[in-house]
Amino acid sequence: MFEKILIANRGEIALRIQRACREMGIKTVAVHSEADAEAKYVKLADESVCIGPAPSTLSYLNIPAIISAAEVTDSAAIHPGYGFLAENADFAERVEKSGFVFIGPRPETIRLMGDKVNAKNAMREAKVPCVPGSDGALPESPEEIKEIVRAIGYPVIIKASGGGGGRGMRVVHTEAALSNAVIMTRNEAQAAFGNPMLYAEKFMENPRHIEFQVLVDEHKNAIYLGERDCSVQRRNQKIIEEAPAPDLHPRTRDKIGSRCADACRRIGYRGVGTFEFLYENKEYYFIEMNTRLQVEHPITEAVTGIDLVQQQIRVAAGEKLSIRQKDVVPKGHAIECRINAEDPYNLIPSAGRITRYHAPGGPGIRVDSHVYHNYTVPPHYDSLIGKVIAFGDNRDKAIARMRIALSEMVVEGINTNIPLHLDLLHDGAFLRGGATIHYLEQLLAQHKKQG
Ligand code: MV4
Repeated sequence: MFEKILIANRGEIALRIQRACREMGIKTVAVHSEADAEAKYVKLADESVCIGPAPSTLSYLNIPAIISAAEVTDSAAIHPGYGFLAENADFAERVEKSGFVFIGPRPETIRLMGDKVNAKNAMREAKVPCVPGSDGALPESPEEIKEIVRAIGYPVIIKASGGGGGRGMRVVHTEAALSNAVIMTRNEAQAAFGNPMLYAEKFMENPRHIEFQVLVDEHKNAIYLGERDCSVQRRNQKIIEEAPAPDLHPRTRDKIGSRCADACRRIGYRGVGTFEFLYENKEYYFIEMNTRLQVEHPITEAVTGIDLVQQQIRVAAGEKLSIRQKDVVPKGHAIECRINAEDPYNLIPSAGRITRYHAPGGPGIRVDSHVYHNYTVPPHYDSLIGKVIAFGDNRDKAIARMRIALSEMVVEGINTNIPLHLDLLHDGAFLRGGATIHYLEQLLAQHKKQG
C-alpha cells in the first residue's frame, strides 16, 4: 500500500480524500495555492506544498508544479479528486511517466471516454442503450448531415465530441436552422476543445438524469454500486442528488448496471467511474461516462456502506476488489444538498469571511465541508463550500432529516443557497419524486414571476 499520497485538489474533496488516507494509515501531502494556505486540510496534512498563486491555471492546473511537489515530498501516488486535472489524460500520463501512480483510470481510457463519439461507440458495442443519433461523427458535407438528421428526426441536439458536461451543445428544431447550428457548434468546439468533431442525437425534451456508479479493479472485476438521480440542476450545476433514483425498478437497475459493468470489463476500465443516462418514457439512454470520483459520491456511500475513495486507493495499489456484486445491496435512501456560497436565487457568487459557522449533525447526517468559523471563502474557485448528506430508511425519512439539518445549519457572513434547498424540500413536485432536468429552472422562473 502507498506510504504517501499527494492530493492534487482543494476544498471539501481534498479533506474527504485526506480522511480516507488517514483512516488507511497513509501519509498525505496537501498542495495549495497562496489563497488556500489557511485551509483545514493543509493544516491537517503531514506535509503541504504551495504550488502557486490563487488563479487555478497557475496552481491547481499547473502540472509541472504538482509533479514537482510529488517529487520533493517523495509521494507514491497522486489523487486528482474531481474537476481541475481529474479527467486530463495528459496529466495522468505525465504523472505515470514521472514514476507516480495516478489514482484513476489509465490515460488512454480517460482519452477514450473524453472523446464522446468513441465513448458512445464503445458503449454500443457493449450493448449499453444509447440515445438514437448519428453513427459516429458528423461528416463535412451539409447535404449528408441533412440526410443523417432527417433520419434521426427533429428536434436534434448537436454535440461536440470533445465536449461534455453541457459544453458545446446546440438544439436544432428545424432543417432550416441546421447548417448554421452545425457551423457555430463546430467553430465553438474547435475553439474550446481543439476538436471540431460533432455528433447528433435525438433531442430528449423532458428527461431525468440518472447515473450509475461503477468500481473496477486491475483484475477485470467490475461491479456497479447502484445509481443516483441528479435531475435537480440548473445550467448543468447539480443542486440536489439522491440515491436510489425514485421509482427505478430493481430489474431495470440490474439490467442497466450489469451492462455498465460489462462495458468496463470490455474497455479495461480501472477505478471508479460513472455512466450518465437520460431516462424518459421508461427507457434509459447512455449519454456520457465520467472517469472520475464525483461530487455526489457520498450518497452512494450512504446506501451501500462502501467507502469509494478507499476503494479507489486500493484498486490503484493493485488490490483485488474485496466486494462482489451480490454483496452490493443498496439500503435506505440518501439525499445530498450542495451548499454553495452564492445568492440562492440570482446565483451571484458570495465569497468572503464566514463570521459564524455551525454544522448540523444527528442520526443519518453527514457534512463534507472544509469551512470553519472565520474561514474566508476565496473568490477564485467554484462556489461549493460543502455538502450535507441525509440518510434515512426511506425517502421521506431522508427528506425529514435533511430539512432539520438545514434548519440547524448556520453560515453567516456570506450568502448561501440553503434557503433554496429548504424551498425545494417543501415543494410538492420535488416531494413526489421523479422531477426532470427542467424542474428547477421552471420553478425558479415561476418564483421570479411572482417576484
Ligand atoms: C442531452 C439532452 C437531451 N437530449 N442529450 C447536458 C450535459 C450533458 N450531460 C448532456 N446534456 C444533455 N444531453 C439529448 N440527446 C439534455 C441534456 C441536458 C442535461 C442533461 C442532464 C442533466 C442536465 C441537463 C441540462 C441541460 C441539458
